[in-house]
Amino acid sequence: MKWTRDPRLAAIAEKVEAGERLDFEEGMHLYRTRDLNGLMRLANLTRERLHGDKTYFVHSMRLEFTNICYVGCTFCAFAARKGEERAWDYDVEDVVAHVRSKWEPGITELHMSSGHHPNRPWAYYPAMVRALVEHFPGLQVKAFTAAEIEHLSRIAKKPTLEVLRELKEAGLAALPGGGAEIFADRVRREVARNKVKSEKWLQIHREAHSLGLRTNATMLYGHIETLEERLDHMHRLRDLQDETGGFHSFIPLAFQPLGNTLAQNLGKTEFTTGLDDLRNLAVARVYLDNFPHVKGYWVMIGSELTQVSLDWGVSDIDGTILEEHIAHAAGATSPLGLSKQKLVEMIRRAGRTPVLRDAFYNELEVLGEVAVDAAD
Ligand code: V47
Repeated sequence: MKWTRDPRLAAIAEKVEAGERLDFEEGMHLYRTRDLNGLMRLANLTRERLHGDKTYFVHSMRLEFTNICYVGCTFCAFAARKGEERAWDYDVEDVVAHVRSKWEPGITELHMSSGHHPNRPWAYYPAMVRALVEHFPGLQVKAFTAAEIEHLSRIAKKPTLEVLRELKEAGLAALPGGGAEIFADRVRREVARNKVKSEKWLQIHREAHSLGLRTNATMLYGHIETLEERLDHMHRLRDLQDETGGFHSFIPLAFQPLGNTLAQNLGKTEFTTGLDDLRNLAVARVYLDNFPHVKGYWVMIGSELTQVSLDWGVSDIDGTILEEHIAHAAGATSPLGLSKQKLVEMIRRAGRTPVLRDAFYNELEVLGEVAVDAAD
């Protein structure tokens, strides 16, 4: 039996099966095909060719050391102005004390990204990283988006490469993928006018990779971008990955529509649909043939859909996180964090093999499959 009635998808499938790269028009057809099962099949084929059933997660903690930010991205509900009652801003000692107060044995990754604080001196940032690795030996600090790195280079009056080098010397392990939003100028002007420009975002990741720092890449979707602009975003990332090979994972971020001016201006109160989330993950998995992982971010799409996404190309579900504020400020209804056990169960109940990893994607423990009753 022919598995698809979409002849164009059948031709694309032949290329994917042969391990050949898709061009832009073929990528667009993945967004347009009505054969969602066929798309799922291709994404799953790609995912299983790379990882089999293995599904990765990390015992992690999230920390936003300040929400003070002067940038004014229209999608953001997290940022506060200095002096506002809801603003916070941790000194280095507060950061260490906060991590200690939330600490769980076994945590390997601390993921930090925060607002662009207008006045903190440059010395604060390497001092924070140094203090964290001194107080929590073995902790892998994944911190500072490319947008933050550009901001720090202005404060430090040093090139971004030098900022990255000094942060690495202080103990920085990797960079998260935030701040990418959508690279297309039309959208960026509307949603992140004062933030790092797309070419600079890519250049900072290129520089990080040249120093041996691995990074991630995100894409904020579900607002005013077109499907072409989503694929253009992925295309630019695929090009950079060809050049450096330094990205670990691609993470689509579903727009959370509450409490931000972008949603208000659009009159938007609805979250992205499950189908859009799944299709987007699948397109990413097939198109980004040189990315090791596509991540299903349970914070923004919920844990149920994240489970389903394991059949749609996803091989990584981020981590325990413990306490997330950026998505929750904008209406995310997921819990603030999930236990390690919950993540293991999510993966097992989706019929996959949980693998505990660290921030470098070293496999720490393969938790094995167990026969699970669907009613469990
Ligand atoms: O940079 C802000 C986005 C990012 C909203 O690297 C929003 O492993 C949706 O980058 N709706 C922070 N998104 C989160 C992030 C991330 C998440 C998970 C894993 C990794 C990783 C990185 O969240 C921001 C911005 O792009 N964001 N507001 C919103 N209303």
